Amino acid sequence: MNRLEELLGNFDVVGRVVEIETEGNGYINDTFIVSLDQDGVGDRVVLQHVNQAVFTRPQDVMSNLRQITEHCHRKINRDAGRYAEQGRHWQLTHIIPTRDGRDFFEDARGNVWRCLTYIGGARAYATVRDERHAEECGLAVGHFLSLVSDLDPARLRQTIPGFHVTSEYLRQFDAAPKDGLDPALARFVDERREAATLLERAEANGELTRRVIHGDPRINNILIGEADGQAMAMIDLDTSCGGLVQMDVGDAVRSICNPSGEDYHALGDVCFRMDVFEAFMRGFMREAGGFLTPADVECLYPAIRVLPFELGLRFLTDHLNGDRYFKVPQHGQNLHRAIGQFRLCELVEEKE
Ligand code: GN1
Ligand code: MG
Repeated sequence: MNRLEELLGNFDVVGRVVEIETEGNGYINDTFIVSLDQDGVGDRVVLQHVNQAVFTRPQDVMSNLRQITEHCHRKINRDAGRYAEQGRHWQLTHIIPTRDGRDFFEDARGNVWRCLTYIGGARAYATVRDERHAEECGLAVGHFLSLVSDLDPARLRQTIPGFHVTSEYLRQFDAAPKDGLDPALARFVDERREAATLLERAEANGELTRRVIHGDPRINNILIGEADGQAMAMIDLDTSCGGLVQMDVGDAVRSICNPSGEDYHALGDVCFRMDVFEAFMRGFMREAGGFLTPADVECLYPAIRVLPFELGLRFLTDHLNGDRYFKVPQHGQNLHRAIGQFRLCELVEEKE
């Protein structure tokens, strides 16, 4: 029995392990898809090692996940009839507890592992396929936000302190060693310091309200049904806690409207597709329009501008610090990613 199979033995799953595949899309956690066989009936579960360098309090991640999934499942069950009428199949993962009833397992080395149900018949895409896909992504983000819109953010813990607080990323950038940094990049950052904190200021003066958000709704975290092309679920809820809904819109948009992706090939490939953006917003507003205030809508553009800037800044700072946060194939990739996100930010500015 290999180590992963042995780990899985700690969770309340039945069946014989047939295959364990590595899921390689995330930059943070280690994710494995386990195929099981129970008397000829197949099942799959997700086994994950939570990155404790990033999530220093994994118990908080799991306590949030427990509350969010229970809250959403109650509403998904309540609305099952309406979904059926609409022909929709909204889902959300469930935590599979350990055999002794806990939400995660801590191995002898102190590593935290968890097991989740696998949502079958669906897949995530790294880049947008067409306008319909973009609209479905908008529906997925809007639907998730509406599910959690009546969950009190005060009940959830901040799993990464300062996550999506752009001023905090500026502070980390300022503290990083600057050897070899292209002065043009430093200038790019300096010119946007003021704009980068607009949302924080709007929150501080009471214009914007904190709600439960997803935190990481990039295109890879949106599952699309393979049979009908409909959005089915949002995955990767580790950063879901109190925040500004605008941040979710900005993060989804930056990942969906630029089909060249974060690891783009040539800088000229980085683009902001307006048709895709409009389709995304159409879907998003259909689900989220009901609970957004006029001030919320007013602050969507600043977020769509700041998210690629913020992520670019995070990549750049990580590059300067020696790639301690984001996984990279080789040194230099975080710099490459930063330049791409900054370019995307410029393209958004051109289309304000
Ligand atoms: C990380 O967790 P993952 O790999 O889906 C990051 C996001 C970034 C994203 C960029 C906890 O997402 O904030 O937008 O990389 N998540 C965390 O690809 O830092
Ligand atoms: Mg994530």
